[in-house]
Amino acid sequence: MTEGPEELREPSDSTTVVVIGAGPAGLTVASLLRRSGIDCVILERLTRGRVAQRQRAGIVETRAVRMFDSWGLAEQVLGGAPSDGLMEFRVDGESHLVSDDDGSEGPRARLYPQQVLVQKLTATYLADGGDLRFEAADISLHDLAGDRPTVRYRTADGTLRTITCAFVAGCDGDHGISRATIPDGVLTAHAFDHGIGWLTVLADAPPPARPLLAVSPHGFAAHFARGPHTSRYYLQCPPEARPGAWPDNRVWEALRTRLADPALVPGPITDREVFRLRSVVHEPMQYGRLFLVGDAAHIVSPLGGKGMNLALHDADLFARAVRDSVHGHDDTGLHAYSRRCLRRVWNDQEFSHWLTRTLHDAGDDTHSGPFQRGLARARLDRLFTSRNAARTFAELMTGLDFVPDVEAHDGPGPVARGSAPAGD
Ligand code: RFL
Repeated sequence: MTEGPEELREPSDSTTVVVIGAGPAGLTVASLLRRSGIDCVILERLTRGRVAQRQRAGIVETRAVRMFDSWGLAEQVLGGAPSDGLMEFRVDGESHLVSDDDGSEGPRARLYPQQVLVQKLTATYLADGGDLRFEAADISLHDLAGDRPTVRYRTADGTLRTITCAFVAGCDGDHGISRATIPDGVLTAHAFDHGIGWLTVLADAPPPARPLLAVSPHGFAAHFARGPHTSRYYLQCPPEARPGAWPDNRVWEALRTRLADPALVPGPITDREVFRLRSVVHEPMQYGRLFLVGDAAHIVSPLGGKGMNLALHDADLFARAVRDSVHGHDDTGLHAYSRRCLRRVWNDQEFSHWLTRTLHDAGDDTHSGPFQRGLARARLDRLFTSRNAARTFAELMTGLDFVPDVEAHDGPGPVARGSAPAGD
C-alpha cells in the first residue's frame, strides 16, 4: 500500500496483540493476556455504554467458570450464585427436571447475563491498567501475512492512528472486519439454516426458578432469568415474521399457552426481535497472524447456550498460545489453535443442533412431519428415563473435556515467521 502524506504523519503505537472488538471474546483475550504480562490494545467501534447494554446469553457453563478460576479471575468477573444445575423441560405441560451434574469436582455453571460479564470484564481490565479504546472507526488490517501486522483506525475526534503488533485477535463478531479482511479462497464457510425463527422478548417480569424449555403442539417456548427482576422469553415463529406482528397481548397469551402456565405474570416488554436459527463454521480460524476468536469464526443456534461459551473457550486457547509463544518461544499452541478450537466448535454445534431439532420437531410438526416428531419425542423420553443419556447430556452442558486433545496432528504450522501464511 502506498503511504499518503496523511498516513506518514499519523501517530503510531506498538504492542504485542491488537484485539478487535470488546465483546466476551475480546475482553477475555485481553484480560488473560494481561494476566500473562503481555501487552495488548483493544479497539471497539461502539461506546462503552452501548457495549455494556447488549443483552444476549445467560449461562456461563461449568468449563468456562473453571477457566476463569484457573486464571484467578473468577472472583472479579463472575458474580451471582452458582446455579443448582437443573433445567426444566416442560412437555405438553408435564415437568421433567434435567441436571448438568456430571459428577466432577469444582465450581459449577453460573446463571449470569452476558452484559454483566462484559461489564465486569471491562471494569477489571481497565482497573488493571488495560488499554481499551472505544469508538474506534474505520479499522483496517494490513500485512497480516508478514511478521509485523499493522492496524489502522480513526479515533472519535477523527485522528488516524496506526498500531503495529505481533498478532491480531479478530474478536469482532459475525459482522466485523477481521474475517472480511481475509483474502477470498482462504476460508471455507459451513452454514446451516434451521428454517426456524424465534421471537425473543425481554421483559421486566419475574424470572423462572430455573431455565425452562417448553414443548407443545403450539410450538416451542422458553423462559430464562436475565436478572432478579428481568426475564428473557423465546417463542418459535416463522423466520420471516415481523416483531410488530407480536403485540404485548399476543406475546403473553402465546407464552401462557406454550408454557402451560395460565398464571404467568407479565411485565413491561423492553425489547422484542425476531431472528433466524442458523449455524455457521468458518475454517480455518486463522490467516497469518490474524486469529479469529468467538462469533467472528462461528455462530451456534442458541439452544444449549454454547455461543458465548465457545467464545470464552477460543479466548483461553488463544491467550495460552500467545503466552507460550512470547514467553517460551513455543509456537505449538498457535499452530494448533484453529484445529483445537474447531474440535470443540463442531462438538458444540452437534449438541446445539441435536437440541434444536429435538425441541422443535417434538412440538409443532408442521415442518418436520409426524415421523420426525416421533423420533424427537423418543429422544426426550430417553433423556428423561436413561441414566446414561442424562449423563451424556450433563457432560455436554458442562462443556468439560471428555475427549483428550490429540497432539499427534500438531505439526509445524502457519504462523508467519518471515514466510507466507497458510491455514491450519
Ligand atoms: P460479540 O458479542 O458480537 O462482540 C463483538 C464485538 O466486536 C465489536 N465490533 C467491532 N469493533 C471494532 N470494529 C469493528 N468493525 C467491529 N465490528 C464489531 C462489536 O461492537 C462487539 O462489541 O462477539 P463475541 O465476543 O465473539 O461473543 C459471542 C457472543 O456474543 C455470542 O456467541 C452469544 O451472545 C450467543 N448467544 C448465546 N450464547 C450463549 O453461550 N448462551 C446463550 O444463552 C446465548 N443466547 C445468543 C443468545 C445470541 C443471541 N443473538 C445475538 C441472536 C441469544 C441471542 C438472542
